[in-house]
Amino acid sequence: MSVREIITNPYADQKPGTAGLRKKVAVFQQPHYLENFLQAIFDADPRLHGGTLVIGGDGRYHNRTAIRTAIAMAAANGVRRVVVGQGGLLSTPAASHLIRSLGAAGGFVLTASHNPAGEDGDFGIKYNVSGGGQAPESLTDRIHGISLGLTRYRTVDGVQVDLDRRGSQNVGELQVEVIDSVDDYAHLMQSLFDFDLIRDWFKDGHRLCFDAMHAVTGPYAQRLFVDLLGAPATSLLNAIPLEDFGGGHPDPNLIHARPLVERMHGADAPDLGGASDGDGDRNMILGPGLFISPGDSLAMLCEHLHLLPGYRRGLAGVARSMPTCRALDQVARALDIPCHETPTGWKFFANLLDAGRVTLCGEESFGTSSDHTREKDGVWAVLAWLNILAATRRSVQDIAQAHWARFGRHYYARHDYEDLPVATAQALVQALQDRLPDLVGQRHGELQVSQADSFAYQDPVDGSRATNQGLRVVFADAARIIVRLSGTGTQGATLRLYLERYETGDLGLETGAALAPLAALADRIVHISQITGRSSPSVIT
Ligand code: G16
Repeated sequence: MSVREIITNPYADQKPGTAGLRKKVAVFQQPHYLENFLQAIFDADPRLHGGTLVIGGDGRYHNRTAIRTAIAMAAANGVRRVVVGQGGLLSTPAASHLIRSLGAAGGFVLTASHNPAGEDGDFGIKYNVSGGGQAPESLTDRIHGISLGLTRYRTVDGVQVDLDRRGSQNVGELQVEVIDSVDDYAHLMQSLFDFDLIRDWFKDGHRLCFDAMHAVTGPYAQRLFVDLLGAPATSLLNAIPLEDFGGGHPDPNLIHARPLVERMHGADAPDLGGASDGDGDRNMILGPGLFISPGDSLAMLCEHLHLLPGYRRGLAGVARSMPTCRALDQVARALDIPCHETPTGWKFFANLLDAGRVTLCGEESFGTSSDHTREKDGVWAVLAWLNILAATRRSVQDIAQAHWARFGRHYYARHDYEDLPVATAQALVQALQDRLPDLVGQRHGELQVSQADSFAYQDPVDGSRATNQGLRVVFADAARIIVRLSGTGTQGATLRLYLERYETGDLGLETGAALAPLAALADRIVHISQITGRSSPSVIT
């Protein structure tokens, strides 16, 4: 099989965002577009030469085509072995785990996460490095730099790989192994959780409803919840992965996981509701009639994790992204363990996890995980909740109410303003940044601004510094207003406004009502409606 060098014109728009390169499918279908990006990765990470490369994706439209391209280029770039999930499927956390457990040089994770799929939808690719985590900023900058100057890429012609047949196949010198997408991940989960206990909990008549949203977690949920834990098959919704995710938007939140939310709020709701997203790294947790916000779920997991087999030694520390509510901080204080505040983006947790400084971490954007992998993990979060319910024999409501009574409650919401003109969004952020010094000390009713700044983070492990990671207006422990631009959108700019109000008295308020005064105050401070002309957000989660 001969290697060909193809002459190419570099594309200028291949700078990876918060989680890899995400674009419309049509952008990825341009001649040589994916190839340019992949060649830049092969050139930027010499460990791939002679190493093992893991490849898998969330099954969306263009997944198989992109995998064939990647295999042909891996063969031409001296990769020794490619391990690929059957049917091209690997959830993001399962891919991260495989990279770690195989000692692979890296992995291509083909996903645009929760963004809609199909011919007119989005596609994406993340490069994860040898430890299993997403490429650090220094590497993504190098990849981008190389992508701008490429004149040719290497590939081989005529690659025939049957992605549906498990076993070993050869592409020239390259060994391609198609493996079961779930096996290794299922073993890992069995090492962390008490499957016997959860099985008994199901036998006693407790029920789960898990919505896989026609995305990658269907086969994982089938194996773990139904085959291994004995939940009835009716516990799963939308468990068959589809190339267009059934036309839906697999983002597990109150808006997009509507059928699950309705089931959990209806009569005869199951004991636990869970959902995951396109690539299986996000999660949403519900009890009967009760939504557990991601920040609360993180704090409640922190409180109970030591009850579960994989975490009996306790937690070394915990971490949350800056915009995530500070409920976690309260529990960490009570447990007397460090609590780190990082910028948005899972890669910032990886160094802390690698250094053994944190065991549990999470984000407001429905991401939670532990040191078992280097990505957030949706199915893990649902299993952790199941194990806690089975171990405590308490309901989700009991756990939430006891938690709020002990630690207080952080009412929390994120308001997204999508598809804004980029210049408008940037001007809004700049104008607020310029005003920040004037805000400190200002009084707004009972609230007083104690701090107003642009968040910067110094990594305690490698000393690297990330600046401009969101603007925050802090009212001591009582409240926070945070503004930042999303790094994952594919159209215009998305402005995120995060609202957090801490209460120790009124614990049973409806979230929207609890936050309405703070939302009005945020608009007066940030001038969103005035600058954008939008009277309300596109989405509230
Ligand atoms: C990605 C990142 C997360 C981040 C989220 C939202 O998640 O991995 O760390 O919180 O995007 O980022 P942003 O607010 O910049 O849009 P996913 O699930 O999309 O891969």
